[in-house]
Amino acid sequence: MVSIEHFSLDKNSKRRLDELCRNIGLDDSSNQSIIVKNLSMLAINDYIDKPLQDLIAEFRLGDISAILLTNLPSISHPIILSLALAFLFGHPIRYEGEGDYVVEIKSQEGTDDQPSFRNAVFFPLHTDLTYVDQPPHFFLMHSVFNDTRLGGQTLLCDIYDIISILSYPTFDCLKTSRFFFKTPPHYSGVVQGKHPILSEVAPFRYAIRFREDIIQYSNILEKGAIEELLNVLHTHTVHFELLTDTVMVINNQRCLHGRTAFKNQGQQSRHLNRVYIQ
Ligand SMILES: O=C(O)CCC(=O)C(=O)O
Ligand SMILES: [Fe+2]
Repeated sequence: MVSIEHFSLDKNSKRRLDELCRNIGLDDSSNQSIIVKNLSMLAINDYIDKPLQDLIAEFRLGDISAILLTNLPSISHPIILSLALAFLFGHPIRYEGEGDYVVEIKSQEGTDDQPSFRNAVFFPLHTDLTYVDQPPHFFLMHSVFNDTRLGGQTLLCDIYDIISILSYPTFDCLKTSRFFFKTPPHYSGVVQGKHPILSEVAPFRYAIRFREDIIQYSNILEKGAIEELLNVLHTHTVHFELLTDTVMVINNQRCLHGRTAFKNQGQQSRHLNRVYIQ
């Protein structure tokens, strides 16, 4: 099973984080690099209590698929809170050609229907930034507004649950073949090389890189291996509701994520902030 650790902020940490965001002296329209610089000068870990600090340390070691933090302050500057939360887990990073530190996951008019953070279609299980040389280890999705009655459920699947189920030829192919991931339309950075789906990052420890809608294979063996992987992923997917004012931080090396399609509803539409973390 996916190991999601749930942690509810205590009253004191909630109040301190709220104050921190208000005192930063900037708002959501400020240059994000300045917000990051100001936040980086604070010892943000001192704002939360020890049990959460310990849980985050364990998560960074790679032992947990995802952490769900609830009881967040509901503030008027969600970008600042998203970045402050990223600093609790590491350091926010920006990828050239992908967008700013905080990317708003929000459906916009007129985008095509390839799965994207800019539309509302079903986004199958994937890891983020498969098309760059070094995808982020972690990322967060801060739910600013999400009425899950309209769809948009989060899907999760941990590779530690599925590696032992794969047939040996498939496992071997995913480890040894190199695949090209076509860049999505929004990406304006450089196009990088081919990569295996599974990489051994330490003895018996694998990182996954996978996104069904942009992967390219070159032979029938690779096609079969991807099909078997997809079948196994589908039978081990967990559905989850990322409610407003919660944040999920995901290990992008071991836990795939996706979302179901959703309906937009005028001004009050689904809005998540995403931050990559190293
Ligand atoms: O909308 C979501 O919940 C996820 C979006 C996503 O996975 C992405 O933009 O990479
Ligand atoms: Fe994603």
